[in-house]
Amino acid sequence: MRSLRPGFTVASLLTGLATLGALLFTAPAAQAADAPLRDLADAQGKVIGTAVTGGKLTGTYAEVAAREFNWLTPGNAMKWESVEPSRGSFNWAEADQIVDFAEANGQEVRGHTLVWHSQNPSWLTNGGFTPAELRTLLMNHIDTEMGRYRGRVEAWDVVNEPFNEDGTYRQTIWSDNLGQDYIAEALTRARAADPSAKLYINDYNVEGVNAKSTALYNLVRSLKERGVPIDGVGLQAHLILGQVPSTFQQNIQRFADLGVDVAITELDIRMQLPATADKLAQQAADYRAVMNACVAVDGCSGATVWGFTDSDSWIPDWFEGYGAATPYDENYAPKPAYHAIAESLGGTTQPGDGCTATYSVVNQWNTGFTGQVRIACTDTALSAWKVNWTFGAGQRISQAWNANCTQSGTAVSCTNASYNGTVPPGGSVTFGFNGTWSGSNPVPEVTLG
Ligand code: G2I
Repeated sequence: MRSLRPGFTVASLLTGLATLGALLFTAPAAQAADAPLRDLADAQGKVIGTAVTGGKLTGTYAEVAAREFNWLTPGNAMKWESVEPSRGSFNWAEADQIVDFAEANGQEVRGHTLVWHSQNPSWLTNGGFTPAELRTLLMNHIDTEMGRYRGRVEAWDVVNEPFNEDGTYRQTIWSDNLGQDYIAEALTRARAADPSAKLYINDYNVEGVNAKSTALYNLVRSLKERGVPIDGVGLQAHLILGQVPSTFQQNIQRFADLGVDVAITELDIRMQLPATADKLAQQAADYRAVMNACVAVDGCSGATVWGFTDSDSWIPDWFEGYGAATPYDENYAPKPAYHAIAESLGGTTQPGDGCTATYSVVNQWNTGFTGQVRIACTDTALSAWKVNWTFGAGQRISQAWNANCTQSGTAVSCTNASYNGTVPPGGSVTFGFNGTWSGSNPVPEVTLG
């Protein structure tokens, strides 16, 4: 028999062609895309929110913000330096825009934030004001901002980040000049400024049971004992991959037992870049743990993510080398974290629903073959992928391209290369490999995760 090229015979070519038709195998059929997160949250009696940037509320950003979330927090627009950049001169444009957008889309607003040590205007911090003057300025600020949105902002982070890590009070312009009871004064004033708004104290690193969260707990308990208005605590939850505190739910529960609402207010989970399929899977597990802790406690009203897309996150600017902290990637593809949130809210999709993986043998000769896997998405998207299968007849992969493949015994696992993790709705990616076979080369069942 004439050889077409070394190791390649007409007979083997014919065998290959004959079997090709039967070689295609498709992973389980695509399921319908999940319900939006806000519908799932509604059904659980929980809220799901996102921080937003007013200037970005057009196009896909606006569509996703409106479709998926039932609460919005202005990421920066309601901070003192934003609304009163020079004394007595106000700029409400972005805050107004966000409140209007929320109302147009049936969303509630979380006001953020009235009393903080950061992002205050320099005229205030460098003004050389006496304590009495600062007290008046602060009370007027609360009156003015809450008054402007009276009845339109459901909840306010009245006091933000009052504690140090060890549970002592942070030294700020407010505690230094007004004393620690500035917190009670601000809450009392806030209740008068908008009696319909729920009033919160918000802080970070208070998710687990620790010195800082215990200080917050003791403060809330004493405020309640004194009859100072306090409706809830905000646990910001700026977390690091793989580091969800094991006492998260226990901590939520102890605040709930005080009779205040617990809101997760600024959830994000950062990772060292680049994001890989394994890191994104860990991140999904972390988001799931956070959401499950909230869903498990009646007194937890829900969670707000601090930006819903990696293109609108504070993390890369603040933590060098870190990012990918939100549930959507920079191109608005939902990440595994998105699906984890959906599932913890009672949704049913798995990462990759709406996407399928198809394995085929594109060429086969006496001892070798070339295989290919195509990953295609219909109405959803992937931001990273992993395809697994088991070779049933002793096949071995010798070389792969456009994916990172490992084989251990009969188990093969391939993850995206750095450049082809994203599969947009309606799009596909393909990777290939060469392998060896003997006896038979059946097509394995592949799973996409
Ligand atoms: O730092 C993360 C959050 C911690 N809890 C309170 C939140 O209010 C805080 O949000 C972040 C914003 O997401 C950032 O966007 O607060 C930062 C400032 O403390 C914000 O960063 C600032 C930058 O520092 C400014 O340079 C920039 O002009 O954002 C401003 C607006 O983009």
